[in-house]
Amino acid sequence: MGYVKDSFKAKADAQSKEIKSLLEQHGNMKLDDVTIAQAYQGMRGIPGLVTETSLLDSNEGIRFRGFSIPELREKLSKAEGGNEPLPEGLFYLMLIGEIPNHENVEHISATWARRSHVPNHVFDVIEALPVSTHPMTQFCAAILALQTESKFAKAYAEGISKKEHWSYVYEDAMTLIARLPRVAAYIYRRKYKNGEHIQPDGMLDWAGNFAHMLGYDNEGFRELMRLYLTIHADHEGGNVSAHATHLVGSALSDPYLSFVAGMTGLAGPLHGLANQEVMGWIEEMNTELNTNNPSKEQIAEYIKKTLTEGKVVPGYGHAVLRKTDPRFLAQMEFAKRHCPEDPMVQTVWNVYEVAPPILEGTGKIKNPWPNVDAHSGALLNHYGLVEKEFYTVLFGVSRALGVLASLCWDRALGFPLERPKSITTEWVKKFVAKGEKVA
Ligand code: CMX
Repeated sequence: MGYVKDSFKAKADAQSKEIKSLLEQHGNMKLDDVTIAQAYQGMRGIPGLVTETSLLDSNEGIRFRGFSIPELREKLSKAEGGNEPLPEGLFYLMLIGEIPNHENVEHISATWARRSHVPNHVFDVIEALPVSTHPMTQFCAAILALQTESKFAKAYAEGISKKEHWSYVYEDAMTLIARLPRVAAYIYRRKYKNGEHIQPDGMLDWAGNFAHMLGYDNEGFRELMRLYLTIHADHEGGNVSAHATHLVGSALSDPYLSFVAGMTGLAGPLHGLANQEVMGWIEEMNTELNTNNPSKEQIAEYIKKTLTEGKVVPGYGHAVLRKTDPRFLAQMEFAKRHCPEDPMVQTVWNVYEVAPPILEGTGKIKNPWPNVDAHSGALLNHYGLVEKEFYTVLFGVSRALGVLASLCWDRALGFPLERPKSITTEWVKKFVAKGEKVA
């Protein structure tokens, strides 16, 4: 076993003991009551899921193992001469629970580089799809094709003890993360760059090599990728991509099958596809107004028009957050440093000034502030990655870090099959008629 795997096992064993004793002593303690509204309205706020890698506070934003995004940008290892954290370090933190030293980060980087070779049949599967296929569909198909490599599925079929599940899930998680950038870059170059592919550069870090294979070999874009792949990695356990991965994994589907479930969820416009939607929304506004620099008054009118048409303003609102997303602020800070004059970036900032009071004025939108997706497209666009349909794939590559680290924890802690109770409206009506407790 590699030493990171050893450290993970030691941490997980200790945590397992702690959870066992917690359950013995306090297992019957109530966390919350569930209302009928919560059952009908997306289970908001019901604490029914344990995810060790990160925790979301509605006002403060995400903390990864207790560390906020500004703290991570300061504390995690950087590439030589760089300012942004290496995602390898965040993965180590989520997995082990401690800020890694430089050697730990190098170890993860080297492990992923070593495992990054993608079997040919995966490219054949991608090639079998029409080029016009949405990049997220190509990405999901490729992940399923990678599943032939699952060590967990093979070991399970051969009959392993439950105690060993975590070890094979860990191996699959590391291999899958290692291969995703190559797969994603292949899809990008196939669809948008005439199939002119770029071989990996084993000397670069995971994000730097991804930038290189996409065809953006400048330090600014590499730095953006390091930041991007760090801040999109995890957002506690209840969001669609994390929850879907966890849920499918609870049936002991292997990490490839579990992760693809998360990715099909990420491809929805209310979740990860919102980054594509944001850029589409701004582009349509600019076309309609015949400008690339709309005034705040014009933006305000366009937001009102969007709402009147019964559509959402993409990039705004959140199921849990009630303040500006710190992931938005981190990107805004990056843009202030690297490209403050970019017209698309300026439009994003103008929308940020104008949208919240209008959204708040509707009286129904609980969070009028921007989320992570409101800013990311403008930055990618600045560096020339203008193909917005590809943006959610970038989100997906990053999200692998959080949901697969969590899947390792799920199996190491022996979490059982997830199976919440569902009810029917008939059942609810009878329940209410009986006059039982209703909030
Ligand atoms: N524009 C217009 N209406 C919005 C809105 C927005 N940005 N955000 C919420 N609303 C509406 C909801 O559609 C809902 O309307 P109805 O009552 O008519 O159904 C009402 O306001 C209340 O919704 P909410 O409780 O504030 O928000 P939810 O928890 O139901 O939904 C989210 C959260 C993110 C789906 C929603 O804010 C939204 O659709 N935002 C735009 C899409 C987006 O940016 N998604 C990305 C989220 C981050 C990510 O996962 O990547």
